Amino acid sequence: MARKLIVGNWKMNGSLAMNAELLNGIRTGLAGIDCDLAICVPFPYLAQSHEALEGTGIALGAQDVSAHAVGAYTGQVSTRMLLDFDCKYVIVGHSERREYCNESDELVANKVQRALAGGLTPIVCVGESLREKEDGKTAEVVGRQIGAVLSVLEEREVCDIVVAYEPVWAIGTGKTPTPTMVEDVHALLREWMVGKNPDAGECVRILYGGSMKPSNAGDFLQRPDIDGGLIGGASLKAEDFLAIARQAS
Ligand code: 3PY
Repeated sequence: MARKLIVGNWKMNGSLAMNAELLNGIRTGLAGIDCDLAICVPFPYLAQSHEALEGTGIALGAQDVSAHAVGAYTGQVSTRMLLDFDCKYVIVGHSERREYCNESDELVANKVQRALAGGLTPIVCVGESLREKEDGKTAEVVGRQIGAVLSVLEEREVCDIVVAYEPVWAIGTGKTPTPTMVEDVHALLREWMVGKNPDAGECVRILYGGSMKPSNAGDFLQRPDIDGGLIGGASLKAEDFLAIARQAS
C-alpha cells in the first residue's frame, strides 16, 4: 500500500487572516513528515491556499463539486474551476452534505463520476448514523453507499478513488470507534471494492475520519488497514494537523 494520506477538511471555517496563519504554520512545520498531505478548503479560499501551498508538496482539495460539467447551475462549482487552482482532491458525499443538502447516494455517485471524468480524485465519504449503528445496520448502510458509487464506475476507475469511512456519530462529537471496529468496516469496504476490481485491495486508500486528533491518531494510523485520516477540527490548528501527520509518517 502507498504512503498514508492525511487530509484536512476545514469545513465552513476560516478567514483570510486565519488561513494565512494556519497555512504558514503548516508550511513551516513539515520537517519529519513523510506521508501524503492534502487540505480541502472552502471554495473562496482556493486561490489563497493554492498560492500558500505552492512548492510544499501538500495537495489542495475542495469539499464538494457539481455533478454537472458546465452551465446554468447557480451556486455550483465545476471540476474545471477546481483544476484552475490545481486541486487534486475533492471530498464527495460527506455526511454533512448528505444530511444538510439532502445528497442522495445517486447524486454522490454522479459527483464521483464527474470528479473522475474531470481529472480529480474523489474522497468518497461513507458512514452510518448512531441509530443505524445501534440497530446493527453499519454494514448495510455503508454497503449501500459504496455500492451506489461502485455501480457507476468502470472497473479501472475503482483504483482512482479514495474512500473515507466516517461514522456520523463520531463526527464533531469527540466519540470515536475503536481501531478494531474501524478495521472491520475497512475490511468490508475492501471486499466490496475487490468484487469490482481485483486490485482494489492494494490500490484504494481507505481513510478513517471522525474526531481524529493528536491524542488518538496513533491508535488508528498504526493499523495497516487504515491508510490515513480525514481530519475535521484538528486540521484547523497547524500544530495538531502536523502532529497527526507525524504519526502517519
Ligand atoms: C470530522 O473529523 O469531524 C470530519 O467530519 C472530517 O471530515
